[in-house]
Amino acid sequence: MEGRGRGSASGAFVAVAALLCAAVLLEAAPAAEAGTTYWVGDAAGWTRNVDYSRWLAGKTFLAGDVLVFKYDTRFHDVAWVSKGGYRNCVVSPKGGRAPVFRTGYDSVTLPRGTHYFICGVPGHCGAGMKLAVTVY
Ligand SMILES: [Cu+2]
Repeated sequence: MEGRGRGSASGAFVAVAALLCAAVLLEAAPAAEAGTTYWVGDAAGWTRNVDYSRWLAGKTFLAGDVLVFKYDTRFHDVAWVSKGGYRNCVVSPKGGRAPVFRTGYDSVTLPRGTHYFICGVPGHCGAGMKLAVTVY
């Protein structure tokens, strides 16, 4: 009994260690490798007049999950901004930089924490092109 208990405890430790390693790998891995892929806005994609808070409802994001922003590059982009940038709809740096994506088909692998994305084209964030994602 005691030996069995010890065995499962070390088994649990191995499982936790494996998960930690996996989490580290997921963070380092390129977008294609890890987690669940979410198409932002589903069929509508990344555009004006979509309620992205509604799109987020009921979804749980884990580190390593991938957001794909699909949009027409003539009209939109995607900026990964600070909380203040999100709130005020300005492309303001997150951690000293504000990555801006412009391919029209941008994959972002999510680290833990809360992350904010807006369209940097004037007026678009105010028209709803903003997304705040909490990642566990
Ligand atoms: Cu836009």
